[in-house]
Amino acid sequence: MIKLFHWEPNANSGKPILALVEKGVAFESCYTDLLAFDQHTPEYLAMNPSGKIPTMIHDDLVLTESTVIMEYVDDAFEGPPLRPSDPWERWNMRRWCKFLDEYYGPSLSMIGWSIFVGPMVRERDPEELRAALDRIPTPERRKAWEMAIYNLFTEKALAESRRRVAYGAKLIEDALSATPWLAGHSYSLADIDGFNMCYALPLTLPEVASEEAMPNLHRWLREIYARPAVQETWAMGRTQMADRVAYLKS
Ligand SMILES: N[C@@H](CCC(=O)N[C@@H](CS)C(=O)NCC(=O)O)C(=O)O
Repeated sequence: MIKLFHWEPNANSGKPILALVEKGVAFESCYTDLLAFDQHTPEYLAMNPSGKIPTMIHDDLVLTESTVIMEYVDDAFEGPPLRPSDPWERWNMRRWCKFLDEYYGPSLSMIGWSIFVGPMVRERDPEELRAALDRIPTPERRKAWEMAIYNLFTEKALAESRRRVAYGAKLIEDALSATPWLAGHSYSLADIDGFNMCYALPLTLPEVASEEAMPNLHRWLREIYARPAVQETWAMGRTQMADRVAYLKS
């Protein structure tokens, strides 16, 4: 029995969904609405005390951390391998995932929370929001939500995040000018991670990631978007975020 607790099929939630679908593994989808604070309910926190999404249940095992869940999925189930067999390419795959998760992702997340998440929840009843904030299990996440809800991101911090994301996008563009996929010659977890982190980049930072400036990035995003597993995964979206991939259809 596999259950995946996830939000929209993007960013960290999109990664394990896509790995499961690529491998043809059946799972029960448990939509966990980040904007309704479903990740802070006592039931969810009993499974994942960090209050972060996603969480995967496999029989009696509880798995957290999206990239490491993808590695588990690749190890535990039949289906096409999602990691290169060549040792250098496998190292390169891990290096990309580490970069995306530890450097690029947090900066992209700050931009996303200031542009999308904050405005989407800010209009709610202030008392309801205060109660939701009080239920957040860790000081770090409570601070992140306060920054988004009360619009406390400074222009300096946002500029630094934009600089980091632009730098990461350029590294991806350069890597994809040499090989078809991020880790080398086969589609891997690095591409799944990268797609989930970068699909909206041409919309979020159009001046940095235009098709003219980054043709390889665009070619790569379109090829990944066209995969049947990605189509199936994105059909699980419930919010207008699903519309954000429309430009990849052209
Ligand atoms: N390192 C974790 C990060 C998970 C994470 O930050 N998830 C975000 C959504 S993309 C989340 O659950 N945020 C909810 C919250 O902070 O309340 C992973 O890769 O699974």
